[in-house]
Amino acid sequence: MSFLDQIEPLKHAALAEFSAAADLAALEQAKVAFLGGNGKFTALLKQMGSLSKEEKPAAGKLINVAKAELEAKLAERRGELELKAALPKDPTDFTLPGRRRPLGKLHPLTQTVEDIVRAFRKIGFAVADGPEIEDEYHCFDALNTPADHPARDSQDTFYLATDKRPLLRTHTSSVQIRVMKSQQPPIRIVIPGRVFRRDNADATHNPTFHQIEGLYVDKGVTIGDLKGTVEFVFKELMGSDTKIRFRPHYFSYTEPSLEIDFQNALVKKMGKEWLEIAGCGMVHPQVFENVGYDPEVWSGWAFGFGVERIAMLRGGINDIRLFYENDARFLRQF
Ligand code: 2NL
Repeated sequence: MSFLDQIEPLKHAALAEFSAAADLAALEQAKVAFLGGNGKFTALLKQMGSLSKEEKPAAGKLINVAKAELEAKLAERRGELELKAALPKDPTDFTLPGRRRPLGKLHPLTQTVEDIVRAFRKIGFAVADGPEIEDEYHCFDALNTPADHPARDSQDTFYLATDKRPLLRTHTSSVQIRVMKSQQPPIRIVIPGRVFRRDNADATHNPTFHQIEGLYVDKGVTIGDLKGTVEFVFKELMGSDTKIRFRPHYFSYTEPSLEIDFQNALVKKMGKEWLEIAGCGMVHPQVFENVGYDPEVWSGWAFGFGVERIAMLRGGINDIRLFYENDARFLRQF
């Protein structure tokens, strides 16, 4: 084979080997095999000396072009393989969900409210809310609370002025009055919210705390529905070993009225048989009259309880004031 005819096949052989090199070491070997001191391409170069004067220029030109092409291919393949070597063996899967570092938590009272609301949502209750600054009508009159009732005393209730008597609501029942005045039954609502009473702070009292009240109004609602619902909710909140007991009581806005006690392993551990946890009753016909519902057509029940008390029982907390101090060492435990 003539000298010139050898250049192209050798070049193609070299290019093929460079392309096939799987890593940088293999590429280096291929380079030595063709362009090294004893390489095949170098051997061809060495043969140049035996060419005639006429053949030399064309051969030199061709061989230089081929060599340049080989050098370019080497550089390109080296780049590719260097990039490949730099990539991790197990490539990152960017479709995986990110790892999260929790930035904060909900306040234990908020967590408790959410748990209570979740239990009621399961059985079809909706959340309602209303103003913390109320008037005597929505907070007391509409709830059948007589003008001389001690709860209305300025010793017990925060009045904001003496003329129109705006006040800070003492319970969230005022929201239920507003809801009933704005819509017809059926009604199935829970109202979590902040309430205010003129108590001096101690381990179990604070001038502001949180309540959850519920209201269910429809045709043919019975005290059996009330008992079943209360039992379901407290079992959800305090565990399936929870037992419920009802005792007769008096509220001006319900008739009959009942107090609710509960019992579970936790209560027993505290050395007690029963703990008072909530109040409830069948909505008083006068309250229905006040909001424009016919008490001969509709019946319903309501209940109310303190969120702090539930949170304290669940978290083994013995001082209500801890909830309002915003001490991170306390809050981080929940
Ligand atoms: C308790 C007792 C209770 C209610 C709240 C209520 C609301 C309306 C009508 C009738 Cl609009 N009742 N609410 C009823 C019974 C008890 O709360 O011990 N709370 C801390």
